[in-house]
Amino acid sequence: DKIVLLGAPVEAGNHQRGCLMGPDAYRSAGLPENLAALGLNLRDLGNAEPLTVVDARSPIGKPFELQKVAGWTRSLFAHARTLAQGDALPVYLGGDHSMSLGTVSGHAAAAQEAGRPLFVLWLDAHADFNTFETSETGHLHGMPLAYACGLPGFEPLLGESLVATVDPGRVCILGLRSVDRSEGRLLRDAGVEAHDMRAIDEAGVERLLEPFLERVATEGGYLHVSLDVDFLDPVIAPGVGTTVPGGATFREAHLVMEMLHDSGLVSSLDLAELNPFLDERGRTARLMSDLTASLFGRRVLDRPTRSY
Ligand code: DIR
Ligand code: MN
Ligand code: MN
Ligand code: MN
Repeated sequence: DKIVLLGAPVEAGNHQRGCLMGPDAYRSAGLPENLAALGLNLRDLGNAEPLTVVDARSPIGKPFELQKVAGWTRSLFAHARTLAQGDALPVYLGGDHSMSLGTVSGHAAAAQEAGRPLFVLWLDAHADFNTFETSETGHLHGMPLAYACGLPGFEPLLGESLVATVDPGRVCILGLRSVDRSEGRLLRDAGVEAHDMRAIDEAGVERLLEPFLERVATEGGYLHVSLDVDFLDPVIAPGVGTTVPGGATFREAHLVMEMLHDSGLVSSLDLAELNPFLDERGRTARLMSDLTASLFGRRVLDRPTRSY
């Protein structure tokens, strides 16, 4: 199995500095070695670079650092669209979650070209379903899922409309515990499958995730996974700008990754929001690297691969 790593050191999607160091923190934490140790054929493409954009303006809202984020979106959209056509599974090392404006839309375009549906699993304390109009902060890292699902007003990012959008009915969010009021309305109206932490408490990750994976398999879809550091409980993952108490435990997070591995369905992965500047001696970078290893097959005992 082949994997490509692409760094996406974008930090303009939020007001805190530090996500710029994310890709290198994963490299220092041993993520490439973790994956190589699993016998995977790994290539690190280094870091992507943003395009220069000076013409992005929005008549609505006050999107923070719109030119910079638009430059990243255009760059990562093109990279993702190309990488999706290759034979290696892309892992995008962020970067704040505005990285996914480009990665998810790029994979949506490629999926449409391949004639297969794209499913998206969003592991996050937040829904990232704001638009320029509803955002209370203006931060683009709070908007990538809304963008990928084709909500209006985002044309300044690519300078044109998206060629392909993600069907909100093919999105599953796990780990929610902070949703803005109007963002919540958008989420409901779009019909996104959204599970908060209470749902995880009550049902467990297995019962929530299994039916979604079942659908991906039945419809022959691609599966993009977007893992935000703040999906995890801040006690075990402090290296992120927007900590929210009550997140996924060590085992809940690993179980999600292990189920994803056994499904054999994942086609691309974002590691988003790691802020090494806020981390404690690299522990969050190491935890994210270990979770990535679980997604690619690290385990204690062998067990049969799940076939849907
Ligand atoms: C908030 C925070 N909903 C916003 N979003 C974050 O700025 O739109 N997403 N932190 O990861
Ligand atoms: Mn996020
Ligand atoms: Mn988040
Ligand atoms: Mn924010």
